[in-house]
Amino acid sequence: MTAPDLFPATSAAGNAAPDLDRYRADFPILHRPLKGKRLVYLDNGATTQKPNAVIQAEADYYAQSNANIHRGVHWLSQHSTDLYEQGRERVRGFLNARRPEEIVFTRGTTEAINLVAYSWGRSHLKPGDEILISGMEHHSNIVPWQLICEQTGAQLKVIPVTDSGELDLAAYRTLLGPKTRLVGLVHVSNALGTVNPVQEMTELAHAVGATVLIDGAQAVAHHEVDVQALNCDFYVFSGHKLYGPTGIGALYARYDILKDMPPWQGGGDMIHTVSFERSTYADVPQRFEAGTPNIAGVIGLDAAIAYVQQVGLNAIARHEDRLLEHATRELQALPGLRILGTASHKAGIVSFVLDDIHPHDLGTILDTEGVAIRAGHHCAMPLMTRFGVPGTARASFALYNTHEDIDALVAALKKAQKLFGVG
Ligand code: 7TS
Repeated sequence: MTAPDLFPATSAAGNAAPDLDRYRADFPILHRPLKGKRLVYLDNGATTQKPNAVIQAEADYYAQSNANIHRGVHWLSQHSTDLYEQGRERVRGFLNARRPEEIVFTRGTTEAINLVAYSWGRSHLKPGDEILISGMEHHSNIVPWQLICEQTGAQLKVIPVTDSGELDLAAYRTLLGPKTRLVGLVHVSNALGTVNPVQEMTELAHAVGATVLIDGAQAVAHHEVDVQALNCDFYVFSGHKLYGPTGIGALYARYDILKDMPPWQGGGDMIHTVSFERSTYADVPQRFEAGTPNIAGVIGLDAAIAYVQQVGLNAIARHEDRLLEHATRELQALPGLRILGTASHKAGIVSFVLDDIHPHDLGTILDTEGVAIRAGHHCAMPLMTRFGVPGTARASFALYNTHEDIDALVAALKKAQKLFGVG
């Protein structure tokens, strides 16, 4: 299916098209000068910038609707509860979950994975069981499982990564077995940009009776995600990488699994009854939302998803594919530059090393040119070890990036090479 072209001139002329200017106008920060230069923001994998719709939705909430939820009899509390639950329904639709109860709000991806590890992991894993994760996971899909392995006696196994930055599917098949209880997979690698074949991998995992968690932190802003089509058991993401606020994200969990999971944090809002002898717990999803949640964050996330839906994820994906193509071509033309991650299916992320220049030095020089990129291990230290580098420089794209942004990146890299006397 061909996606509607919302950014037509970007591909043809290579410049910011009027349509793109319209979307760029939605993001106030893009128009602040930085160190006397135009801001070239290419660190979207770390966090995206926020459109006015999101900033305004949060401000309006505090100005017009603020009250605590799920407990007040007064109008404002009920109104606030309605807005919060509308946010849940928005996320349900966004992921195509079957029912709103399958959506638990969390602080973000990290907290969602910890929730699964501590609640599901501690109640399902025993000595001898295996947790299988990929060699390109972010630390947040490694460390919680290590902690749970220490507590349960389960063992962590790792799917190797090929030289092109893809998962070795043959090795995956041999690693899967009757002891595999959980498979944890990153949908899109934050350090390489690889889009993993998570649907096929989920099917293979289910065939041995394993439960599947997919880390969608880098996926949801770049292409459509349908948890029913993927048929995964858990799917997690953060709002702040999706043009939404920080401190809010979500866990999707299949209802039949979630409903039997024990609480992991206790407190208000997650109980049914409490006495000093014994407490009983609320139904899902409230059982997993102890305490006053980030209500304004949910309102902001709702607005962010509405914004992305209005622009259209297919159009965004197509635009970012073009940026990726352009960036790959231009960067490869630089002598001494090596791209890490050359998978056939990639999202808008380019990771690279340039001569012997340390990525942090590169990042610092680029910063003086107003170009913001990420430099370092990207919280994927085992993956950096796999490629024999301490870290990389990474440019990651969003819907508001232009070909000019990439040209500015390349020009700044050439300056860095001059400064270091290489290239
Ligand atoms: N998983 C992936 C694939 C990620 O890219 C990140 C954050 C996380 C999990 C954690 O998300 P959080 O919102 O809970 O912090 N990745 C990055 C990055 O690439 N640069 O900064 C943060």
